[in-house]
Amino acid sequence: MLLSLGRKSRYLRLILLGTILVSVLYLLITYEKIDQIDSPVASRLYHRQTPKLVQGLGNFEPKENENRDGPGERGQPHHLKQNQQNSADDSESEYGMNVACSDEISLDRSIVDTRLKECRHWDYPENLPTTSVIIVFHNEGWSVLMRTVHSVLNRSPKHVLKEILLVDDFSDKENLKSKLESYIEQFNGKVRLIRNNQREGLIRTRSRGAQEATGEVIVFLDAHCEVNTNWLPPLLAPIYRDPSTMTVPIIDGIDHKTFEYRPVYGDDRHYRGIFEWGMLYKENEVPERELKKRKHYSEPYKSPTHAGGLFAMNRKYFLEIGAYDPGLLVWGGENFELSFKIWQCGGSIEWVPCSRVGHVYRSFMPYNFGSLAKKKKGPLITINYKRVIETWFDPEYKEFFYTREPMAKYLDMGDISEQLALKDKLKCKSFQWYMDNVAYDVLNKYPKLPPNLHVGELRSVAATKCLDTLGHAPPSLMAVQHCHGFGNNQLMRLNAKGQMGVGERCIEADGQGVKLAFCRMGTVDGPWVYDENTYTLLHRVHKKCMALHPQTSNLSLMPCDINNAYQQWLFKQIKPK
Ligand code: LR7
Ligand code: MN
Repeated sequence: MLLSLGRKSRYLRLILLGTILVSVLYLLITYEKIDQIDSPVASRLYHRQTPKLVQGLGNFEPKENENRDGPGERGQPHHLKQNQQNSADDSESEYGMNVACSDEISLDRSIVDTRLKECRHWDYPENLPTTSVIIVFHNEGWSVLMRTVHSVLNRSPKHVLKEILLVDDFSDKENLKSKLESYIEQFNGKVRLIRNNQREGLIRTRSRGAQEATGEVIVFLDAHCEVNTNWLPPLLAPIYRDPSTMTVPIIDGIDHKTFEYRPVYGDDRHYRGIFEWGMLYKENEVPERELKKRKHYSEPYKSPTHAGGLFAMNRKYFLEIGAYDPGLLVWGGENFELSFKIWQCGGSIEWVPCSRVGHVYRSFMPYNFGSLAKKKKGPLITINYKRVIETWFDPEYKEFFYTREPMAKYLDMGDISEQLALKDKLKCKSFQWYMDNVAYDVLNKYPKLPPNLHVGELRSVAATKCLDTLGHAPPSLMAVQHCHGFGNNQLMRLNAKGQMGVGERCIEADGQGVKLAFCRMGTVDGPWVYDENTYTLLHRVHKKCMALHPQTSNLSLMPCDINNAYQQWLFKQIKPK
């Protein structure tokens, strides 16, 4: 009896030992496999740990902020003294933001935690992919740039943040030269600096940053940001699960005058990026259908596009899909290019409510496009849009863009054959697929556009002056000005359904006069009828015609009189000069 028990327990011990050995071996082998994965697509075969909502604080949540005191702490606005007004004004005209104010605020200042309450209770996988945060900059204010760096160092898990890569796009400010190099030495290699030897623009500079980065994931930030509490793990978790996901933080606002940190939307609702047909970026409430796919309110949700500046991606995936189209110059449109490419070629975009990053919205663009602008004839941003829509839109949708941007037809966008070849190689889906499955809310807001019947400047026969918005924002009165032939504020369009507009705005009229107005959301029609024989513009609802006052030059609606030259208008086609 005793003997057999002893033998039994020896057997049991052997079995136990065997089991342990086998499991350790298995773990080792699978761990190897995960490490060896090269293609983002292949790695999807592995089931990976997902975030979990827990009772207590989440695993990466920091301890409560100590009570720091000083200018701008807790994200409060900081006001300079009266006698500093001059330096404030100077820095605003130099940088588009009050760098003098920023200079007085600690680089390590505290901000408000703007996240949903639930966000503090997520556990994320511990072994998230290593990350390079890439910050491209051109002549940014020192303290603003360095506060971006400090906030990333202060608020990212150390074992995940591999490096911060600063990419200087040919700045010429003195304090961004050797002073910057010696300043970052204190970070012992964690902050790396590379420089362009000519101005490349932010788009190409970012692609270069991605090439040079050493982390598995790359996160792009503008050079005037402050990341919020525990911003990084929620951005990385979806990429860890599926490397063809792009993740986007929710962008808070940092006031360009006072550096107050505040949420852009003062509510707990979810928004996502869409666009209208002139390729203006918009944000709109997320459709129920999308929200319902998730279990918890603070979970990520899918979005058709993103604002451009702040996002995370698997580095190899970003390079596999060609990074940014290298033909896009300096600024604009690259957010759409990357978004369409990701979605149509098999990836996805998720916005992440629990990751928040503040961004300084400047009052104006403080830099010019340098010699890069001279390389192209015409407006660079519209040329970028044209490349993007010619590559990614189906023919029907391309027409909507040209209806909104009639001058774009004449612009030289360069060669896009490589982009089309890439689209072919990656077997990307059609734009219609994207509209049906991803951006299905766009057509409700911005319906298909009826073709334009007339495009050009609208000349008064009596006064040979042209209708002009004067660059005012709606609602405002329209006026007439000397016809300059450049389009812009004088480029009118009248579509087949009677909508007359300039760019994305509409022209309406009532007893007070002729006005520039916001087009009614979701509509593409309007009240105007142009008679090509009499040159009159009839307002169908008021049953009156658009008239110019002979003395005051005010515009108004008058009882129609086809023989009155002050009621006669000519659409004159314009081409880029
Ligand atoms: O030639 C340049 N070279 C650069 O390196 C011009 C700019 N830059 C740097 C610049 O220093 C900054 O760090 O590039 C970064 C972005 O430039 P900004 O801050 O002037 O751009 P923006 O914030 O006005 O514009 C938005 O749209 C751009 C379109 O190309 C980029 O995608 C920006 O990253 C983007 N910013 C955001 O999405 C932040 C949220 C704004 C919103 C909505
Ligand atoms: Mn910016």
